[in-house]
Amino acid sequence: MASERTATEDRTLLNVFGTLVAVTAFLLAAIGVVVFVNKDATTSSATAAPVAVTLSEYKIGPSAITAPVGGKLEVTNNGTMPHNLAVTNGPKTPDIAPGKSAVLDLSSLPAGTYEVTCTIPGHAAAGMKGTLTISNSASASGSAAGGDTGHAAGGTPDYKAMDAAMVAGADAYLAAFKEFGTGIPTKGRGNQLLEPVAGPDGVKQIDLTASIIDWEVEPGKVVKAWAYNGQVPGPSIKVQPNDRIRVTLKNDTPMGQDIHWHGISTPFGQDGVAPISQPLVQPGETYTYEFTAPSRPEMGMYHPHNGGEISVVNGMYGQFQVGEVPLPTGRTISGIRQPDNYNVTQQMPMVLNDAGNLGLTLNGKSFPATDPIVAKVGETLQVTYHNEGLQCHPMHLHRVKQLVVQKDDWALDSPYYVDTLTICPGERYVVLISPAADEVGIWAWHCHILTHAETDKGLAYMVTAMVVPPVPERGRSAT
Ligand SMILES: [Cu+2]
Repeated sequence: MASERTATEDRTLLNVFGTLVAVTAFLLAAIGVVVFVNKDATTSSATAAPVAVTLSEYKIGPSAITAPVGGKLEVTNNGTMPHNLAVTNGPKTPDIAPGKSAVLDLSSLPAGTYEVTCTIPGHAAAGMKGTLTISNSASASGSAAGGDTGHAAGGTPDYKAMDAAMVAGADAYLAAFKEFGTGIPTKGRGNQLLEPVAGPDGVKQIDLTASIIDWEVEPGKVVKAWAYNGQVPGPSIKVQPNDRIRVTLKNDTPMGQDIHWHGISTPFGQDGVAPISQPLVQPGETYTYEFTAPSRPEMGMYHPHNGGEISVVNGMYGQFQVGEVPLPTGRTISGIRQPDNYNVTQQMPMVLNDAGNLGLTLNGKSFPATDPIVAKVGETLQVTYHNEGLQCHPMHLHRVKQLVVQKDDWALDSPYYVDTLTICPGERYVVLISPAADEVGIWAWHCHILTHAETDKGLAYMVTAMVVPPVPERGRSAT
């Protein structure tokens, strides 16, 4: 979808970035705090109650923590992925799962001011940094029970600043779309179509290399992603029923690999679950899968089975499609007559993730790096949602309805319309989106778990847009 960007584009980008950087700098100035945690809170003879500290994506609340000498912090993870709290050169909590807490004992620290961070790679750079001031007189001033609300430390949220950030972010996104036809440009695009051609032996060859790469999830935020062929999601593979397929996997990661063809009917020996159906493919090794594609259409995904809690959430996944999805042409669904031929102009995966180094992403990117999708009146967009994360996500598209035609590999006997479709881990759904003449505009398309779509800096994470041209001016109706 998105093309390589040029030097000219990069220059223009700088303008967009200028705005974002200014906004970000302003917001970061309002954050900043310190925290630490420790699991062993057993002996708490200290009279002072622990100071409450919260962790979330990607902040520490409050950002300026105050605690008495000999005190403790009670650190709660209100986020959606593991976090920790570490005093630089001091004590640290273990990684805390979402919804869990840990106590960090500060008794080893003399009075002074310390830096605190989350030490999970990328999290401090993304904003999980703060200060901890330990003093003899302090009575835990930064410690409202229940933690912060995710806003400025210790007081009323700065709603004006939040609004300003939201407007600036959304404007920059729309400007980038106008300029480049993408979200705010970032390096790398996933889901690049791989349609293998049969060789002389009649077998379609697919080459996949697994490695750890630098991946720009959102402008300026580069994380260590685990990837196939250097992209997140990996190549979108499409073959036809009964094709003979050979997949050569080269493992350039430090962990044993295998590839499970999730949802695709394969013989046992090709199921990709080491060590049950195959040996583990060791670092540096190459391994070959070969099987005949099922005789009926199937919509699957491929990912490692071994160590998936590391490699899959960090980016090793892709769509694997066999044949064409059967469409309910000519039928009447909820009183709406379906066309005899859908004008399908785009087939696209929408891969959901919410964990690992990538965090809350659509197709490997977080807003504002997510590309808007253009669908003209009279066209049909065929989207396959794949959930490769750890949570269910209710994906909501404003105004234009989604017709659910397939669940996993199975075409539905009774397709149905939704405006919000919940996709849980491992699931796939195929939807058709056919904008009508009175549905022109720019429509938000996002996960409706609100903390997956917004922060106090504005729209974020699992948000994209569907653009149905011609777009009326802001605040104007088309009709
Ligand atoms: Cu979500």
